[in-house]
Amino acid sequence: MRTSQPRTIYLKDYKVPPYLVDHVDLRFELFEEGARVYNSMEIRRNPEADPGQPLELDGEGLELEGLTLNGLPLAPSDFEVTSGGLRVEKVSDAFTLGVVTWILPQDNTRLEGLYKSSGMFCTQCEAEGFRWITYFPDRPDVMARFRTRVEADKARYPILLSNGNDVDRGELEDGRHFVTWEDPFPKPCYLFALVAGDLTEKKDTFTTQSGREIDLRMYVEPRNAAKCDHALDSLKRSMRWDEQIYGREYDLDIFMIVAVDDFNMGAMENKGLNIFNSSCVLATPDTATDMAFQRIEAIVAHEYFHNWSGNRVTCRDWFQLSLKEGFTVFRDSQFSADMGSPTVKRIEDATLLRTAQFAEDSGPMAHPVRPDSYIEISNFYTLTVYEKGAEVVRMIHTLLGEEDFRKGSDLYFQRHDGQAVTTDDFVKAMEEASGRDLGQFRLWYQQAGTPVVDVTDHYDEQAKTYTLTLSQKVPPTPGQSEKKPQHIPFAIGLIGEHGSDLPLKLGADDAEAPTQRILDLTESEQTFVFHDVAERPVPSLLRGFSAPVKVRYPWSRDQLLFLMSHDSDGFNRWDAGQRLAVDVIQSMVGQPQEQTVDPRLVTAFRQLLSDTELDQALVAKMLQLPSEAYLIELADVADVQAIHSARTRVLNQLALELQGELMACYLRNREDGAYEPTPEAIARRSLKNTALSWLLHINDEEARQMALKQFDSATNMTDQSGALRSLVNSDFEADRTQALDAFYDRFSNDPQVVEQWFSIQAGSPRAGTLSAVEALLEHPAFDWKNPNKIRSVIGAFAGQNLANFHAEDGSGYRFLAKHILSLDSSNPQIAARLVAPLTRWRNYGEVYREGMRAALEQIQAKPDLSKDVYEVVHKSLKD
Ligand code: 7MF
Ligand code: ZN
Repeated sequence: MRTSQPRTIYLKDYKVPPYLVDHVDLRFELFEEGARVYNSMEIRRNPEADPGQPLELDGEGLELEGLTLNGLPLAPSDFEVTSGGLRVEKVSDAFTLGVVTWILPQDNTRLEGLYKSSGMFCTQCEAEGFRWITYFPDRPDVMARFRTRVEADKARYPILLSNGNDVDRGELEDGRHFVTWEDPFPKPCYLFALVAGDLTEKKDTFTTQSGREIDLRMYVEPRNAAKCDHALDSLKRSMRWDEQIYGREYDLDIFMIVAVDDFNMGAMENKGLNIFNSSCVLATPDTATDMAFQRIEAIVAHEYFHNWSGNRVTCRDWFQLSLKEGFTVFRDSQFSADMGSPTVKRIEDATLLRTAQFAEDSGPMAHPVRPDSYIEISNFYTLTVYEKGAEVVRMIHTLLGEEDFRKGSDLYFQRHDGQAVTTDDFVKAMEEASGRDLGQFRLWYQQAGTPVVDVTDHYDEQAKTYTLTLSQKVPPTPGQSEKKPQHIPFAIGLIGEHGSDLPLKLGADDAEAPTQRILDLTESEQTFVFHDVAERPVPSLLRGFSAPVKVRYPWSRDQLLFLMSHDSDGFNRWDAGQRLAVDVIQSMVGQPQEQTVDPRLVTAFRQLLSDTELDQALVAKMLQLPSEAYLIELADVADVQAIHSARTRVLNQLALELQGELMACYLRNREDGAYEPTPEAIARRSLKNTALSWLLHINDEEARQMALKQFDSATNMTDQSGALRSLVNSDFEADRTQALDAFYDRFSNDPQVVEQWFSIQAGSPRAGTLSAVEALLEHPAFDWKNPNKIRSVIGAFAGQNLANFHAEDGSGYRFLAKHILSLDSSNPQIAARLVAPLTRWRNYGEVYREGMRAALEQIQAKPDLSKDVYEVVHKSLKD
């Protein structure tokens, strides 16, 4: 057990900073044995704060070498070095404080602050990493202008980067050199960045709407020089899009992107110097899948969009994290929708939300989009803050409409440019620009838990009226037992007997009768009466997933089949198929092996497989059976093995019945021509690889030959890894080993591909994978210091290989606990993220429950557990 309980931080305790920093002058001397940081801060008392407070700066793991006030050394009696910082009791209203610290980037395995990654220096400061570099008020509402001089050995580190514009450079003694950077925009220290290394520079330019030419520069290790094009193209598309859709232009003369191999997260929006995890930015068609290409485009966009939603307007405190993250995820999802298929993008977002965010929202770590408290802020970079936060912004967009939403965002940026603000400031701007009252809507930020909307209906044959009754309940979550009804924009349509949308006349004298409406559900129960409804309709509910809620309605399987082929809302067509498949699988959970699949599901899938009219990208999505993770989320008490078995039986029977159609689909979508990254080609590859995986599932010999041929002759990674994955998940033992070896031999020098190779194996549902996963940890390419390797083996096993992770003997849980314990000491952020698969132990059947709890208790027993892991484990075990 920890010897002391870590402190909880509360939103209600927020106080304005007692001191502000106007300007920071930093000088980094980088050496192999460590780094010296000279930090000179121009500080003044905040006129809005209570006077007479001491000056308190944050700092962790620093060796203090010097401290001056207005240039004069401070006597030891004038200051105090505390556990988390530095305190100077008596200071004047305005002064300059000089701090010299010595730090050890080469030993920094936490990857927060300044550290080394494959020979280069780099930083990660969000949320509280800057305190590992120097003493500073490490909070986002202290915004300063930064000037940064970086000094290092010129041969080892020819490239020296920081935020802003390079204003000076020169040679120093002993083969060293320096570059000075100046960032004219005040920023919180979490946006500070520094990079030093032997990097290749890829240049491009972008001309803004006002005619300014921006230098775009991408820095990567020389071996990655050929992997930059896609990111740079994505960047230019993002810059153009933000001008066109939000009227936001880039503001510095240079925009830089750096790729680093060791990174705790996906990427970081540091002002003018975005730093990316290599796996989220580097790509060529023969090393990255279509999915990776799309992900890179989205992440590049996300980080770029932060320049306005995050950097120019930032967060007052970390409780407001969703101010920048929810808004920016909303913006990047709009962008991705515009670049490809909006329906498919919506399906992907809703799937993530319903599978993972809903699970988080009903577990022990459930918290509002704007949390009330935290122990360790890095644990709150969650699906709730990001994805539910984006849904909340999306609902505002839905309620206001395109035009007023744009007015609101213009007002927000204009009013708060250069400020650190709150989610409430965002909502106020939206309210004021549109005249719409969002009072009740604010509950979306304050209440945790996923609202459940129950729908009943009644058709009156005589009166030709159709009555929909909606009732909502927000479930209790930790610390919030009572909930109020929320404002839910509920999009609906009614579909007539022949499959077309009926006009929606709300009230007898309604002049307008659109075929889709957004109902404002604001009370715990509300009734909507539609008039002149000529025939009994099938309701199409929550079209486009207009709110992040669970909808319950007693659909019959026939109604779902009807919606699947007739709903004019593409999202709901997909959703009807999912609900049907869920219903069929659920009805087979715990049933005998011989039970057969409802033939209607087979027919529906047969139709899909031969439907060449419908958008093929949508067909590819509709062919995906609901995941085990989603089925587990839906269960009250999850029996993982029974769910896995039922889902596998459905898959097997579908594949056996549809063997001919699958083969035809495979052949029809095979292409011999050159690789193309168009949405049509991507959809074809997706369909083809789904068909292949189904056929290998039933050990089809012809499919085996096709997979081997595809594996050997693939011209792109999507097809190559699609074939590999199918073989690895099949029972063709010899082919599997051979393909894995060949793949590794070919790509062993490419870390991004080796990561895919790891995760295909660790994620494979074939029995007996745990020992294979343990062997991967001994593989020469595995590296305990590299988060991507940890994620691709341990993360993939615990997060995707559910049947093996939840082995009834508890071996999967013990495996995870053991590695969390060792990672807790080297990289607590990564360790804490790995606890997630254990947290919802209460929702599992007894065999699982006890094993998961035992694993959590074992972790909790470690002395000096990091506060990151402590918070997740402690909250999970609390009753
Ligand atoms: C797209 O949000 C969506 C989410 C924090 C780190 C990137 O820009 C970020 C950083 C975490 C989790 C998800 C994302 C990021 C972080 C992310 C990236 C791309 N400010 Br932690
Ligand atoms: Zn972000």
